[in-house]
Amino acid sequence: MAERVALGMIGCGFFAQNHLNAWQDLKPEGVDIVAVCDVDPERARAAAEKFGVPRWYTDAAVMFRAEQLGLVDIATQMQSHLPLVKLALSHGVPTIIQKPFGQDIAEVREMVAAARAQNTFLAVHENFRFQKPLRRIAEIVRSGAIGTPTWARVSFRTGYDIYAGQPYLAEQQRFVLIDLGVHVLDVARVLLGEVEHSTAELQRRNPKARGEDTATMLLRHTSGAVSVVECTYGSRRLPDSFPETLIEVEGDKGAIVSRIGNKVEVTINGRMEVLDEDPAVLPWAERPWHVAQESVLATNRHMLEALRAGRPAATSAEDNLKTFALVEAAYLAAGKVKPQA
Ligand code: NAD
Ligand code: 89Y
Repeated sequence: MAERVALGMIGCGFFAQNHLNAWQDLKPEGVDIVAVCDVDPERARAAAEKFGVPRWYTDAAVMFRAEQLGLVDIATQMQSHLPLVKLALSHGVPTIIQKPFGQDIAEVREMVAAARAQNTFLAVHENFRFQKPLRRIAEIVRSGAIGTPTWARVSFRTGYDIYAGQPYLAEQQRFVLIDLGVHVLDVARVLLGEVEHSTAELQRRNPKARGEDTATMLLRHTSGAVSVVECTYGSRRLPDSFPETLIEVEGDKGAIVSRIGNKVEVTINGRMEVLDEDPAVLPWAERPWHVAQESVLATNRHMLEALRAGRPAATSAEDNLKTFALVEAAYLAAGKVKPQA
């Protein structure tokens, strides 16, 4: 029987509720939430009461001094990631940090170097690749069933009111690319491998947003494959696919196309089959978020298994640096190439 893991949670806001529910579901697998922390005392207290957590804090430094943590999970907004990750690592505590890993690549590199120097587990809670339909698509691609993948589209297009739950998004100078681009670019790496070069166009279609709310990217992968990777919060199409990522992958023996409702059409050697990859609505989950919520459980379970096995997570700090580099490349490339008539 593996030793139990004493978990501390930092940040008890909007999305952390999913983390806390998922960690609670993992109690039978050996996780105890022993402490929660939020600079807002009401949020910390409420989370402790709701999840039966024995102690709550408003200062992470105090929590690290008082607790013997086996793992810390940080779900605060990106401006606090660097100081909190450095604090956790200085206590030698294995750490999970929500996406976006940092505010820019310099911060991300600093955290990767700190984890390496401390030889401590550091992983990014990048959960899209753990969503049920995306897990299945990646598995089919890896199996070789559609042959060598040569082209893909990874697309997240919505007009869902994300500002209601996450009002801070409208204020971000770096907006959709750092918020959603990290997810869809990560999925492109999972499906087609590392990237040789890329270009991008950014748009701000909603005048109420401070930063770009639409990003369209074109990637050439080292395998020679090409992908179109897109994300927008400014779409007006119906039905709205939120929060699903729609995929198309073409190989030399077949293709995969996903449709709204977590349906996956798989064509192999001229025969098409439709797979229903809609995940269970967990007791604490609700539509339309259930596909994201189930992925939080899958991500947390993966983190726990990797930590216990003494290996890096699939979305380790080192791995996520490669995804983050694609975000920076897109910000740099946007609007740079002019046609020369
Ligand atoms: P939020 O503002 O609702 O919650 C963040 C909480 O952290 C707040 O309660 C705040 O008081 C607390 N906090 C801030 N600094 C702190 C500190 N130094 N110590 C302790 N607590 C602190 O934000 P949110 O919407 O929950 O987003 C949090 C993170 O989750 C963001 O990075 C966001 O991008 C990410 N997120 C991920 C997904 C996903 O699917 N992976 C979805 C939504 C949000
Ligand atoms: O912030 C976004 C994310 O990371 O996943 C979904 C989301 O909450 C809204 O699109």
